[in-house]
Amino acid sequence: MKKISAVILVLLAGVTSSCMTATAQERGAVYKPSAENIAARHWFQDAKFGIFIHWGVYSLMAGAGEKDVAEWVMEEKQIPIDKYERLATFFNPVKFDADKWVQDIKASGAKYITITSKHHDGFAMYDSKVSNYNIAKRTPFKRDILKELKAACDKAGIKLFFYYSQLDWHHPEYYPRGRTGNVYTGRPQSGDWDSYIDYQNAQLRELLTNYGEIGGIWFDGWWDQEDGPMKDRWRLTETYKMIHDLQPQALIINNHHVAPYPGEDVQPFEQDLPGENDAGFNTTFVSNEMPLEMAQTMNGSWGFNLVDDRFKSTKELISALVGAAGRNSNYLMNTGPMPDGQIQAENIKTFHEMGEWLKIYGESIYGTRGGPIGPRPWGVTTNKDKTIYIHILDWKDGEIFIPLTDIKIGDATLLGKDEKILYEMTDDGVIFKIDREALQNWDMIIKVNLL
Ligand code: JFZ
Repeated sequence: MKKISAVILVLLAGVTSSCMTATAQERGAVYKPSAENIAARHWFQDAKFGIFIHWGVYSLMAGAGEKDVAEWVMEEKQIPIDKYERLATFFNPVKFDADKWVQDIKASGAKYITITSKHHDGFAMYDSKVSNYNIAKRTPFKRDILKELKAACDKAGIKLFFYYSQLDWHHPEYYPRGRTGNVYTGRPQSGDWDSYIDYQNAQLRELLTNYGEIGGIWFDGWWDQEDGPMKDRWRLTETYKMIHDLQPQALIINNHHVAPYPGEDVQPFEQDLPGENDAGFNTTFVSNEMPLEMAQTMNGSWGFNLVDDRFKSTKELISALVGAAGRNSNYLMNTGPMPDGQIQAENIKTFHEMGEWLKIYGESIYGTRGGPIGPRPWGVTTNKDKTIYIHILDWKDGEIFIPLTDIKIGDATLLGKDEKILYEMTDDGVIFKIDREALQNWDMIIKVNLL
């Protein structure tokens, strides 16, 4: 039955395509998001700001003294599975307190959390029944941190998403291997790919049935097979259907760095604003139908790194949030908790500072969409109903020209102060007069109410 409907889908959608590879099938599949899913997408876009958490047994290695190593330490230091497994035996984060995490995260103004349920190392941070390679079975800590975090999130009204790595450096059946997790792992050079995908889907089923209603699944690792023959064998259509059947509101996000596949609900960008590709691995295709999300580190590392002190300032991080909002995108800001279970003090301080800013200026972010003027060297615009917010991030002069035409302005004020500001309409746009004192404020926001 499943096969027949897949064939029909291909025939319906792919009549013009002569290439019937699995990719064509998955690309051509017709996906109509459910009403619950569409509502969840609206919620997601309104929420705008989430916190990403990379936490696992790799956190114990803390980057092994190198600034650019963290959750990839197994691969980067070529640690074989039999040695790496030992990390779990002393992973004992006694200071982990889910309520404290959620309080500090909530103080940042973030509305959701995305946490690693299994990263590339294959170690599950929850009590999985389909593999004992997990926090409950292999560590002295024994606790299911996802369960505790979900309970804390529910109490605080924060949505929880699970990151899940499709790539697995530990599972023997993840074979043929892709770009990473090769000979050093010590796995036999054989394996049954489809039984790995069955295992992956069984783990996903657990995540979608044992933790109540979740925000969605954030996939990563597809790119490991991008250049090889296994590229087309991820069975995305089947996996995505299972997720949507189990929880229709759950959003599927896949960090594969290519244009979205049918069944996906949000297009992610990693370390880059949507459409920009400074990092070198993002696609420049930007969906104008799906919500967007940009993920970024607070220093240079996803997982905890002892020596990476390249912490971005609160101002830089807020500018990234503002820049994302102006590009119609969410901002997912990452923290890597320490092996004792605590979030780094530097990050907690920044959370609170961002939250203070959002208390005053949040109305120009939450519930908005990208504004009528695309990104400019001076900043961005956001929009909500009949209000346009002009975020001026970099401008030094007393007047600024904004190419807004065909509008009727009711009034213009500086957000956060109740002062009206003067403006002059021209044929090509509006010239706002701003006093130099206001320009000291690095995100000066002009709130324009339209008639
Ligand atoms: C991926 C993960 O590998 C990383 O550990 C982290 O979880 C991040 C959020 O997502 O990062 C990648 C993935 C692929 C490439 C680069 C970074 N790539 O293909 O160049």
